Amino acid sequence: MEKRYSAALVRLPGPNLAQGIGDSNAGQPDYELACEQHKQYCAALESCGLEVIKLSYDQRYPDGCFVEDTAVIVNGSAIVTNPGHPSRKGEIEEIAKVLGTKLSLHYIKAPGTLDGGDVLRVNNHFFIGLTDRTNVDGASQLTALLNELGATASTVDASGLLHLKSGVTCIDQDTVICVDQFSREKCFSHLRQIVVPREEAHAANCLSVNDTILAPADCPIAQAKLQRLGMRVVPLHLSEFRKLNGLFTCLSLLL
Ligand code: CIR
Repeated sequence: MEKRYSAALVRLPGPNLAQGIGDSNAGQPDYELACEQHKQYCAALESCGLEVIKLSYDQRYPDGCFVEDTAVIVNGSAIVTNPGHPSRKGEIEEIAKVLGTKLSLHYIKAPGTLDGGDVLRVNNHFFIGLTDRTNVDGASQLTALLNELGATASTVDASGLLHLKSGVTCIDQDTVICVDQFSREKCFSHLRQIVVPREEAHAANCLSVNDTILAPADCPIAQAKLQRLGMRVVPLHLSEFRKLNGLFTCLSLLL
């Protein structure tokens, strides 16, 4: 039986979104369009039956809308992260305040660093990506907390990617969608794999919520593969967030 979500926590993009961490070659995000895309994303979550809790932006944190990186939700608890990029560390304060009203809180502490984008849950097992954002200490602290909370965990080398979930996300209890690099990873070999073509690499980050998959509208091959397996797909455009390396999972925390 898969987990059903009842709410999503999101944070609105701020007018200084373009100051977020990104690759200048990708171009600057257009704020108005980003707001419209965020609105569509929230509407899609609502169409999946979720209550969407919207936090306002904080100008100090241009990457603040990427809430996924600030916490890992597990079995009635929230593990508040210590984000790996210095400019993002303060984002956790507001998130912890809100999550603390609903869940019991635990923290990843320095020198451990961890971004939620590196944490992939498949059933009761958590794969933790080791990247420039998540270090071995952060991964060990998370593993210990997850074990206390009744879950298991293991690490995966995801160097070369921003986050583990930039290259692999969970579709259902038996299935992941991933880039070729992860289709060859032994740790995912027991799962059904939807491998995305190189030109649609960003479709490896889809958001599975209840019985629906939110997926990039500009990835027809990945969409067709998902639909062929009988999945309900809601295509969305998130081009402006992608300019900052933000994809589908990163814009929400599912509760
Ligand atoms: C960053 O570099 O931290 C942001 N510009 C993008 C974070 C995306 N987060 C995610 O995929 N979990």
